[in-house]
Amino acid sequence: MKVPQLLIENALGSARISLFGGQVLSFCPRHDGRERLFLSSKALLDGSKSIRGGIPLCWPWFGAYQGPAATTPMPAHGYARTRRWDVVDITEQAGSTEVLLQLEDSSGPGFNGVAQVQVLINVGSKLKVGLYTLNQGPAAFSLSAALHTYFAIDDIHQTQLRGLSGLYSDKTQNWARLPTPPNYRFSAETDRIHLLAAPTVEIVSPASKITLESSGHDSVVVWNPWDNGSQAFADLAADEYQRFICVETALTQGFSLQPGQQHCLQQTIT
Ligand code: TA6
Repeated sequence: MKVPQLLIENALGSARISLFGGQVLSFCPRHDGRERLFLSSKALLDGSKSIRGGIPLCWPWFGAYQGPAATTPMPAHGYARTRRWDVVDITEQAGSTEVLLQLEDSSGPGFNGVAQVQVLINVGSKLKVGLYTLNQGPAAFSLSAALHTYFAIDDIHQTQLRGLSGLYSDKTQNWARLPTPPNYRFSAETDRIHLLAAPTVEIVSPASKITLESSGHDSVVVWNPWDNGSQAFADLAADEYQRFICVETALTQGFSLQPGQQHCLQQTIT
């Protein structure tokens, strides 16, 4: 079985969205015809696991489960990326198409809140993705989350990031806190949580640039498994680490959502 997908095409751009995971898999603005998102050639599109590429939605936690002891193993990055999302609405607007999806069932092991979870995807000359969490229950709940975006690049060795500064927490070095390099390039496995809400990050290649604007976050995660790390992923070809960089708009530092309140984690990709 192939996961159901929406194909969006309008005068300014096109996108492909999987209803499994509520995940954007492709985005191409017409003005330059350049794909902005990476999708692994080995990504499984049969609903048996999360899709390797595009914009996975990590919810209701980012990374390893940190909550109270659980009787069963908890999935990394929560369960929203492996669940079905329903189409609530699709509207044509001036120059863009807006798609609203809702997580069919937001309850699950490891999450004790009552929440409505929606993703609003606007496809035009830019791609805008907003992950909305509304607390519909009587009590506050804690939340961590991420838009775990895989950006398509020509060559990781020639890619540079701009817009990050301050300290990051390094997963490859037992979460040591280290200063962000002023000249941010890649030469080894990289798995970092930058502990600031950078509003804009640029992914710069010799011949092109992708701009990522974020809001509603407290961190930016940067990940590339490099050649050694890639071997751990059956759904990633050996050399594909060279053609993506994950730059993730994330909530990782402890966030509590009060009853009746809504939170939006948002990315705009140009
Ligand atoms: O966001 C970075 C990260 O958590 C890495 O540590 C790495 O494991 C990656 O995401 C991929 O995780 P996944 O569960 O999709 O295999």
